[in-house]
Amino acid sequence: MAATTTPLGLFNTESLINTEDRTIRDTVRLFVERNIKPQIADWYEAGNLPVRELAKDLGQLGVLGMHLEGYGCAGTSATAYGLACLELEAGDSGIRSLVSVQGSLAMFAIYKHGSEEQKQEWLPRMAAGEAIGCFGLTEPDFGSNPAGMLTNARKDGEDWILNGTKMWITNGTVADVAVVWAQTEEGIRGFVVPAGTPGFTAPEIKKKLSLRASVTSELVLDDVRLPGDAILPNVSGLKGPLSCLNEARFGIVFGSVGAARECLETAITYAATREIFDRPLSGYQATQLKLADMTLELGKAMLLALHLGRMKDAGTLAPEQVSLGKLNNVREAIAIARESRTILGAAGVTGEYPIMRHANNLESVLTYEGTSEVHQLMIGKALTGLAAFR
Ligand code: TGC
Ligand code: FAD
Repeated sequence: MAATTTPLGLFNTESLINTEDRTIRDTVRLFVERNIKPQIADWYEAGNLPVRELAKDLGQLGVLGMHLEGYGCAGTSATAYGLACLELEAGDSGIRSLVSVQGSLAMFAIYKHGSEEQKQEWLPRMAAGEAIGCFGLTEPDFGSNPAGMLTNARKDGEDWILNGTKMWITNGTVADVAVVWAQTEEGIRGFVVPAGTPGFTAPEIKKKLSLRASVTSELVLDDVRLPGDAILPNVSGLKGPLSCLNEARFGIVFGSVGAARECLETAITYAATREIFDRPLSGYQATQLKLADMTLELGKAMLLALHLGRMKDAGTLAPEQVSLGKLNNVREAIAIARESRTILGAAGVTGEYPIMRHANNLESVLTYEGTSEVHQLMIGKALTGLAAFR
């Protein structure tokens, strides 16, 4: 007898998605099927993503800064953006990262906090994928605690001089523009740093065993001289970069569901054809218990993502609610990836199947955009009124 439903089909989450968002989602899914899935295992194994070509394709698809208005951006709903992230991450977390960093971090920082001139200069080209952006917040000694950053900017006449080092910066090496956060006399400020500015270099970090289909870099700023108007004029303090993180974290709430869906569906398909002790692996109770438990967590994660999406569209989503989604959905996605892997036995550890790649990627996703512990503490702060970070 054939299967009658899929894991998310069982929850009928489709009925919660409107026609417009569904159309966008289906377009992204088709793109991933055609442009990502056939090549991703090779890109991952080689540790070499063709970012520039992909950025143009993603720009044509319309997903770069898709939830922003104007400047060549599509102005879709937040839920549609989330669903696009879900489909992209079903391909690979590195592809979703590319889109997150471009749209939710680099573009959003300029869109929300930049001058009209900065927006006109960068956003249309970034939306088209002709210019690539990166977002430099983390430093070698300040990841979870960006308030301690050492990178600094001082005034020299009308100009700014930047010094410091940023670490683990997605797309740094290939970026045309870096949004860099630095200490100034008046607190943390953002700066728009075009690649090629003397004193700015971005060496790639190699030997990653996770997110191999993504460029990760150091940013080195050695007396980088910028004109006075390179500063993001409309925000000062840590809330500047943290406001951008809310956007990217929201994308991960959905994206992680995509990675988990891909793992679980792969396990179901494999179990149906793998004969063990003379009958299909999917017919054993031990397998079905695993599949049922994973389906429950996948469905709950999707329902949470859609709920948060609706709240974001209504303008009521608070940062600690994004933490609920990021914490739960990435944690459950990793658990689903690991459990799905067991169903494939030895085959599960090869690149022939996507599961181990997703599991490895999700280790980075668990850590970046706020570690699980940071999100637990943000939820703890909301529940108690007490900040336990320091
Ligand atoms: P705290 O004193 O709590 O806050 C400082 C100011 O910021 C405001 N604020 C926020 N504003 C907007 N959104 C949020 N989520 C905000 N959280 C706090 C806050 O109201 C305050 O404003 P004001 O006006 O009073 O000055 O700051 P804290 O130093 O105690 O730190 C809090 C903590 C630990 C939660 C924060 O530092 C944090 O989130 N740490 C994690 C860092 C992180 O997530 N880094 C990610 C780097 S980017 C990245 O990983 C990209 S990965 C690539 C990809 O996405 O694919
Ligand atoms: P640490 O902050 O040193 O944390 C180490 C451990 O301590 C963690 O388990 C953490 O949860 C725990 N911990 C921290 N604080 C507390 C506390 N108060 N109580 C209890 N436990 C605590 N950053 C960018 O700015 N831009 C990017 O584009 C970017 N891309 C990335 C891409 C990849 C592939 C990776 C892996 C990271 C990227 N990051 C980026 C950096 C990422 O945001 C940081 O790695 C993350 O914020 C954690 O910082 P850390 O690695 O320094 O860990």
